[in-house]
Amino acid sequence: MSRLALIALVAAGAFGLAACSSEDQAAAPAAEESAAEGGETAEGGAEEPGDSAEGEAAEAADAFTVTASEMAFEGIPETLPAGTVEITFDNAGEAPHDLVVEELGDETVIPVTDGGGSATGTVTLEPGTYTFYCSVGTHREMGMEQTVTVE
Ligand SMILES: [Cu+2]
Repeated sequence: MSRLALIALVAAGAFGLAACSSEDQAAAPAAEESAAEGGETAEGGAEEPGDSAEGEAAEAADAFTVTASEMAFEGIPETLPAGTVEITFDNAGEAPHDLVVEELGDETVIPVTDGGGSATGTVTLEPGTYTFYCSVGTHREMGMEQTVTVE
């Protein structure tokens, strides 16, 4: 074939129910269109789409607890699975701390929490490299940051 020919075969369905009921004994000619054109019976090309249903999206891919103090985080995994992660934040220090993800537009995952306090939050991560840090004062520069790889 040298030409790209798109042949649309429209199988016009025979509306056999169109017989009016007002006439009596009108033997409806069962006009069954046995359209046997194109002798080739469609046999090949039975593609079986693989079962690509990957179930439901993971709700809570992971969860971890991070402990903040002066001036460090503890408990932030170096790697996380992609998805939504639930984070429990314990501020074991005296100064207020928070938890922010730089690559998400400095999204605040845990708001500023006073010393001795705790909070929870969630963050949804796609595969990539992220920097978790504390945005209070100069805490980040003082060590409150960690790189997390999401796979
Ligand atoms: Cu801090």
